[in-house]
Amino acid sequence: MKRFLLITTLLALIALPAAAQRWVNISYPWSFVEHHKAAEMLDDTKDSFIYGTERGNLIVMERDRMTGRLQVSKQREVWAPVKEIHLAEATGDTRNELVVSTRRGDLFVLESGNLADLWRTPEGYFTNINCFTVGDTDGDGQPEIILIADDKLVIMAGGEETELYRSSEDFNATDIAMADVDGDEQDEIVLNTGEVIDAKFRQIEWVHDDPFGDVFDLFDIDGDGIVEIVGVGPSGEVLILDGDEQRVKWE
Ligand SMILES: [Ca+2]
Ligand SMILES: [Ca+2]
Ligand SMILES: [Ca+2]
Ligand SMILES: [Ca+2]
Repeated sequence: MKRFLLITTLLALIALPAAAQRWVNISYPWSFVEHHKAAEMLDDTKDSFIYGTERGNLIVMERDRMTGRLQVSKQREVWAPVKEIHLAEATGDTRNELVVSTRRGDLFVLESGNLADLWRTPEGYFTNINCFTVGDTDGDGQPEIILIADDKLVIMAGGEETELYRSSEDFNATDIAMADVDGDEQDEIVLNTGEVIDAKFRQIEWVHDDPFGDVFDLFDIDGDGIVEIVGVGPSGEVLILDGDEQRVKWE
C-alpha cells in the first residue's frame, strides 16, 4: 500500500509539469487564433475568442469558470465561408467592432458583444474581397475600412454602409496594413505587392521592386519610433524594409 502511494505520488510529480505543458499548448486559444485569419481573441481574461467556419458560421468560445472548459457562448450565420475577421474600432465610439469578410465578397460590421449587424454590404456589392484593414485614413477621428476588393482599392466608412473611394487603378494585393511607415505623421496604406500609398490622398508614394511577401506586418523592429515593413516570402524568408529610406534595412 505504501509502495503504491509512493509510486502514484512519484508519477503525479513527474506527470504534473508535462500535463501543465499540454494544457497550455492544447487548450489555450492564443496560438490557434494567432495562426488563423478568420479568428480573433475577444477577451483574454475569459479566454474568449471568435472564429469563422467554412459553413458560414461565426462561433464565440469562452472558458467556463466552473469547469475550466472552453464552450460555445454565441454563434450566428453569415451564410458564406468566413475569410477574415478583425476586431477593431470601426465606428468612432472607442469600442471595438468585429469586421468580417466572406469568400463570397460580403463585408459585415458587427457588434462584438452580441454579433448583431451594425451594417453589411448588400448581396453582390463586391464579388471578391482579397484583404482589408481598419483605420482612420484621413485623421478626422472616424475610422474607415480599407479593402482590396474586385481588384480595386476601396475605402468604406466604418460606421455605416457608405463607399468613400474606389481606385481607377487595379490592385491585386492579398495583404494590407496601414501605419506611418516613413515618420512624416501621415499614415500610409501598404500592400504586400509592394505599393506604399498615401492614406489620405490615395496617391502611390513609392513601389518596391519586389513584393513585401505573402504576408507582412508593420512594427518598429529597431525601436527608433518608425515602423518597418516586415514581410515573409513564399519560402519563409524575412524581408525588413525601412519606409523612410524606401529600401531593405538589413541584407
Ligand atoms: Ca466602435
Ligand atoms: Ca476618417
Ligand atoms: Ca507617413
Ligand atoms: Ca523602426
